Amino acid sequence: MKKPLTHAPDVTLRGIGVHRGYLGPDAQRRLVAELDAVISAAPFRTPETRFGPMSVRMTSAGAYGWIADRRGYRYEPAQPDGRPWPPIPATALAAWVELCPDARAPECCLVNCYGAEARMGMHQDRDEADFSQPVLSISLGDDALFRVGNETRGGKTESLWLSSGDVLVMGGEARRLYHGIDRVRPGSSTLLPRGGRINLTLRVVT
Ligand code: MD3
Ligand code: FE
Repeated sequence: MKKPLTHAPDVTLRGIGVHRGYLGPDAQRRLVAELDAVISAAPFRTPETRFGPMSVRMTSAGAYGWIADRRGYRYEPAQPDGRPWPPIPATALAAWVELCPDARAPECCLVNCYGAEARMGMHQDRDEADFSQPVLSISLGDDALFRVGNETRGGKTESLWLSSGDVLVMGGEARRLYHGIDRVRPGSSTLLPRGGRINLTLRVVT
């Protein structure tokens, strides 16, 4: 007999597994408390690109953090001030173990902070060495309009509103898809004391 898929996604969008409300209210509050410790040890910074500052602020947890400055984009084993990145929150690690049981341990938890005006243009995640490893995303706070495209820039896209507690798993072919965040819906959640949206992505980097 085949084992039942206890953790099957609610929906699959171009190969992305969508687990709606995977984190319930208690787990979301626990993760916010764990994130307070991350942000105390590694404050949000504004990434710089060739084209100017990003509207999303970022920090990281884990063995590596993702850095963007005028020199480019890369993973670094320490913060710009030399301090190590703090540990990945336990609640996020538990989601990885349950939803990505065959994957290696995550080496980075990238934490993205969206205010009312923040957005993230269409891009591919390709600073990691091993594309056979999945990426897992956790949404917290205000709703956001997620857009997914194709393995190359352009072409038809599909959109999905993400809510607090939703988890996405990008494995296999889906790992190479272009994607972005078009906008957030300010005031749609009361989870975060300062409002806005936080997204965590767990990644294998090496
Ligand atoms: C599909 N973050 O950090 S999460 C990112 O909501 C990023 O902050 C967005 O894109 C956010 O790189 C979207 C959903 C997501 C994350 C990684 C992916 C979708 C993905 C990697 C490959 C394909
Ligand atoms: Fe991305």
